[in-house]
Formats: sequence, C-alpha cells, structure tokens
Amino acid sequence: MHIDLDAFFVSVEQVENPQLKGKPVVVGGRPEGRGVVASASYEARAFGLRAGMPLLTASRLCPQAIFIQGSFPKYRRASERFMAILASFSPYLEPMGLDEAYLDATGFESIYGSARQMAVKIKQRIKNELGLTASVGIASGKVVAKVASELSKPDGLLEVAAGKERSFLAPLPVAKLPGIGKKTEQKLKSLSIDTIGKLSIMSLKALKSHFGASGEVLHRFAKGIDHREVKPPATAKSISRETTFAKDTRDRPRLKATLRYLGERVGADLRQRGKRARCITLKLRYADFTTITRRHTLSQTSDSDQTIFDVGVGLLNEALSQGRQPVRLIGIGVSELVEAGRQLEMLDTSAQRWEQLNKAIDRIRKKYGFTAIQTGRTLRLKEIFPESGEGYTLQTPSLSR
Ligand code: DCP
Ligand code: CA
Repeated sequence: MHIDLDAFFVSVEQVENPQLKGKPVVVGGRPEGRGVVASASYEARAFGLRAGMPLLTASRLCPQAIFIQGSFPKYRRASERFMAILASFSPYLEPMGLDEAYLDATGFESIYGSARQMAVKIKQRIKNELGLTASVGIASGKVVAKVASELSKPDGLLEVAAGKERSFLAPLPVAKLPGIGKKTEQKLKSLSIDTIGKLSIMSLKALKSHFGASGEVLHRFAKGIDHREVKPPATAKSISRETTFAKDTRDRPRLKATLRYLGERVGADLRQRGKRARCITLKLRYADFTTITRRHTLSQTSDSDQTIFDVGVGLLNEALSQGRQPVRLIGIGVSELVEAGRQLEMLDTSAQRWEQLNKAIDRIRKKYGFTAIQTGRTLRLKEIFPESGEGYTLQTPSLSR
C-alpha cells in the first residue's frame, strides 16, 4: 500500500482555517517574494499551478490565489500524527518523507478484511482525526502502488490486481514512473520512448547502455516488477512495548504471560528491522505509580524471543522479590542495537534452531496477522487481550540449551 496525503501543506492550513477550503491556495510565501510554490490546492492546480513553480509565475497564472507563508513545525506535527495512525494499523511501515508511506498489508485480512477494506479504514481515520484526505494505491509491489496512489488523487483509492501490473503501467507517460526525472525523460523522448509500455519492451542491453546501472531498475519497474520489501526505518535506537493492566495485579503467571507477549512483539520488530540487541530492559510501574527499570547486558547480541523472555523473567523475578505492591504496568525493551548481518557461524546449533523457529513464526504472522499463531506461554492472555481472537496454538518446543 502506498499512502500519500493530498495537497499536504495546503490541507493542513485549510483544517486550521476552513474559510480556505474550496479555494485556490498556495503555501510557499508572498507572491512578490522569490520563493517557489511548496504546495498548491487542487483548485489552484486547475490554473496550472504546480509545486516548484516560482511564486511570481503562480500569481500571474492565478491572481486570485491566496498565498500563505506556511509553518514547518505545524506540518511536522501533522506528519507525526499521520504516521502514528498508520503505525497503529501495522508495524510494517516505511515512511517516505512527511506525507507518504509504504505499508505492507499482507496478512492483515483477519483483522481488517481485504487490503481495500483496510485502506478505506485508514483513509477514514485520517479524515476523522486529522481532517485530511489521503490517496492510497494498492499493488503487489511498491512502484505500482505508488503510481496508483498518484493516479487516484485526490481522495482516491486504486487497487491494481496481481498480474495486471504491466498492463496498468503500459499506457502511462514515462514521467509517471518513479525514478524518471526530467533528464531521463528527455533522453527517452529522444529515443521516441514516450510511454512506460514502450520502455518495457526496450532490451536490458539498450537500457544499460543508455542509463548505466539504473537501466536495470528501469527495466524491472517498467514491467511492474518490484521485489523491494517494506522496510521500517533503521534509525531506531531502541524498541519497546508496554501495557497497563485493566486491574493492578500480583499474579505471576499473568505477568509472565504478558511479558512473553510483549517480548514476542519486540522480537518480531527487531528481526523485521534486521537488528540484534545487546541490552534488555524491564519496566514496571506499581500501583502507587512508582516506576522502576532493570537492565541486563547480554554477552552476545540476540534477536530471539526466547532470550528476550528469559532475561525479562529473570529481571521480573528479581524485581518482584523486592517490590511489595501490585503491578500496574509492565514493559520490555531492547537497546544497543546492531545490524544482524551474518552471524550464523558463531551460533551453536540450539540457537540456530530457535532462530529458525522465530523466522517461521515471523513468516506466518506476516501472512496471517500477529495473533494467528500463539506460543503456549501467552495463551492465558485471552482475558487480557480479547481482541486477539481465536488463533492457533503453538507449544514452544523444549529445545536443549
Ligand atoms: N513540498 C515542498 N516543495 C516541493 C514539493 C513538496 O515543500 N517542491 C512539500 C509541500 C507538500 C509536501 O511537501 O505539501 C508533500 O509533497 P507532495 O509532492 O506529496 O505534494 P502535495 O502533498 O502538496 O500534493 P499531492 O496531492 O500531489 O500529493
Ligand atoms: Ca502528498
């Protein structure tokens, strides 16, 4: 799924000042200034106004347009709220700049219905909570999804069925293909290649001779082939999950089961980002709101649910032996992250088997949703997280350590 807000800067201004709605509005600065159009409302675009156009030109083409200076911190706040809504649908989220993101919708059918139904829900929440409209493209890969969202604007939703990628792109002008800038467009024009369809039948050899290494990418994209994964940003310094109990509790099995569940979410996130962690932190908030954290540093980095849980339980037992109050909140986090890379050689065979198990679980969850498969330890959480539904049970096998 590719999700992109419509006329972003302008729309944020229109939410703040509804009198601007339905009018030609430009964010970028005073028309007599030397700046350029950052964002133009669709009413302004009807006059030919475009992002990047000098403001002076814009005011000549559309003298009645309303010009606004704009405020970046305001747009950043709106962007954060937008991304938070998307993140609440799926952790498989890759923000691209302020107002667009890719979201891997694979395997969420049990929670949101079809990808289209999920997209409708996403659009609805953006509308209700931010007052903004978004356009969504759905396809088997990023490049077609992006073209589809762009083509559906504004307030659009366009799904390209699997197998129809190439025929969908074929009639479009080459400039619509992401990665083709002015220069490439000109060069293609000189070769009489004006549509993506014509580009798609150029030989790989010819494309490489004209465009070097990027010729290969053009070759694939023009056919609608794009195997790039949705990759959450690698900048996270730590990953954590926590939950507040509906009722404060001292029940150890329940605390452990919750810890296991949260730890599995952290582990899945860690592996999705291709990272391993050196440090594991437990967080507890007691009934009187005093909050403690306990850390443990591993001798070897890990990305396994089992390690996160085992260390977490150790820290939990330690803390519970000292704390006298019931627990209000529990959380688990990992930090000191490193790139996972290839570390198989240094793992013993039992660690390798855990790794295979975690990967298999990740694949199932990616396809069918996080709660499609549960480890035995989290079973008693049905009462705590009733929304987790039925799901299948997987008894954690006892592997020798
Ligand atoms: N932006 C900018 N300068 C540009 C292009 C964009 O400052 N040359 C800013 C303003 C836009 C925001 O980035 O609101 C998002 O860019 P988009 O290209 O997505 O444009 P819009 O969201 O304004 O319009 P659209 O409905 O076409 O997505
Ligand atoms: Ca946009």
